[in-house]
Amino acid sequence: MKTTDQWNFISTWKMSRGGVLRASRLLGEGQRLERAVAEAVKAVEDEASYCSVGYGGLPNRNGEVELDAAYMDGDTLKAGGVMAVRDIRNPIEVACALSKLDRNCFLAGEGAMAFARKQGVAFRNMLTPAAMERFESAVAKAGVPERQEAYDGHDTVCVIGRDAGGSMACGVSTSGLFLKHPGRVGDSPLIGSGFYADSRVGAAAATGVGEDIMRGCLSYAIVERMAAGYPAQEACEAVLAAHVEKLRQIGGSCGSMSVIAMDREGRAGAATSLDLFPFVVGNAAGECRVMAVGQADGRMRVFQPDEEEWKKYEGD
Ligand code: SD4
Repeated sequence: MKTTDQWNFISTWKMSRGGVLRASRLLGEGQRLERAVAEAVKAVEDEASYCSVGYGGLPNRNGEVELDAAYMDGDTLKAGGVMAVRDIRNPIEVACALSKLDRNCFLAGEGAMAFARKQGVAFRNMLTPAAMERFESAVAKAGVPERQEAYDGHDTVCVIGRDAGGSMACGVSTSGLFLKHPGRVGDSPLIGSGFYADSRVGAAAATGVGEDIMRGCLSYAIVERMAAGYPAQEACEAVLAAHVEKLRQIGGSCGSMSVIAMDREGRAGAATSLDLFPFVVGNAAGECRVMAVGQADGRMRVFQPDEEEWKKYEGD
């Protein structure tokens, strides 16, 4: 498995760039991959201006910020996650702690919060005035929608890392869908749906409408595709296209979805059902670029948007 002396990261959305830079620096200082991935996720969780993750995340229909997070170690295949937790400053920290356990690794609601308290992690009110204002104005304008629309105030930070020894790991964190039902759990903390990492093969993670992502266990499906010999980019495209096609044929709901992956050689991949989905790639050479993938003329195009294209982009 020790194939190279390089390390690599891929992560979702522009907002993850600062965290990936931090993670890369930490690996350079000799820190472990788990710390680097967790710190990359924490950088997004701690930033109030990102309205879909951690502090600043948009609330559910009761006006409460409920958070999901998970972590997976690709060497051991051990994973842990928290679901629908409130007031935990860095849910990813709790997910990392849970991933060390052999039993009770995925905890929801009050039980997860009790575990977090025992761990001594920091608690805070995660609802910012800006998120409260957005909640009040959305509810005043349109009430609580029966159905949350794709990428309307929701994203997930997903960070996949691969260290110099070839170990891989994945961390994810989100506030889920804006105005979701209290207690709703998305794909993000569900192993195989929102994330999966196997250092022998590669890792993948997803963002988008969780209910539709989990119907295809997309992250596991992508890793399986890589196990069958597909490079990360082809695995992402093939799995996403087949899933979207299947859902369309079945009829009914097919929300927007985007995926990222990295194979064991450190090659990155991304695919989306959007016109433009930003993701970040970083490596040991100090490069950390915001890239984009999008549908164009029926094909998936990976590119580096110019300033004009970024000006049109309004998301995190
Ligand atoms: C969820 N997949 O909770 C997450 C949210 C997300 O873009 O990534 N939205 O369903």
